[in-house]
Amino acid sequence: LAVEYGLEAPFAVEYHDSIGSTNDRARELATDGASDVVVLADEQTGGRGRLERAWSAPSGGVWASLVCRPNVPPTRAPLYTLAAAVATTRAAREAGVDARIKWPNDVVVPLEDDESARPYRKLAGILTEMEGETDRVTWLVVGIGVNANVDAAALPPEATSVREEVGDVDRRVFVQRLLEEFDAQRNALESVVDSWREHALTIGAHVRVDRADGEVVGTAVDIDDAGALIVETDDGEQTVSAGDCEHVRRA
Ligand code: BT5
Repeated sequence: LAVEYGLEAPFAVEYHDSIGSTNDRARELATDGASDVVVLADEQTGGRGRLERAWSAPSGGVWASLVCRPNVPPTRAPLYTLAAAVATTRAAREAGVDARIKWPNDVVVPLEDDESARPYRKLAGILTEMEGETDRVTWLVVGIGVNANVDAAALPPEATSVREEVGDVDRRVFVQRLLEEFDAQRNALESVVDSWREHALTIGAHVRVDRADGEVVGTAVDIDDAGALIVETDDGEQTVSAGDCEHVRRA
């Protein structure tokens, strides 16, 4: 498989058959000064989601962590997460999967039965970690986990995989596409929000967002220039910059 990853990519590749977490390894490389490196693994034994959640990462997936050192203030960092969601969605769509983005950074496949309480399954997730000063990012690690050639039985029940949707994909082609698209997005940061909108499942959906200071329920109408979600609630518009979002049935 290491040979499978002989990529002509805008990133140097470090490949592992098995590793704890590609994000942990990427953080080490970032701390040592690396840039434009991607850590890839066939399997992770300690994959991480946001907020200390566990991420299932069996053999056959695309588990990737990109190290970059963009010359931008930390307020722009969320745009890199959106860029990763766009890149992952486009790579999945090219593989034939009906992938869409659920705010802020989940790549999901809508279920045809949209009467269900949770009308989608999760194909991929993104975990961005950062070190920086007030005016400038030092490094970013953008962790991207895609359930590629994985049986659904090896995943949580709310998940799906490329294998489940359309059959196995050539991971070399998939990763190449993903990295090229991410590279294009980061070089055109001002248009990332528009690209994100193009693939968004959340815009127009009825949502419930759980955030630190309570729940916001209403209709998602748009995202702003910083990637925050604008929700129309009974008490007017609210802007949510971070939180867990679920699409829910209208009462
Ligand atoms: C995420 O967290 O969606 C971010 C996942 C990032 C994983 C990548 S893999 C490469 C890199 N190295 C790492 O160690 N991590 C990154 P969050 O939004 O918090 O979602 C986590 C939740 O998704 C869990 O609590 C489960 O409910 C569910 N989940 C766990 N594994 C899953 C999987 N393989 N597919 C779909 N859902 C999963």
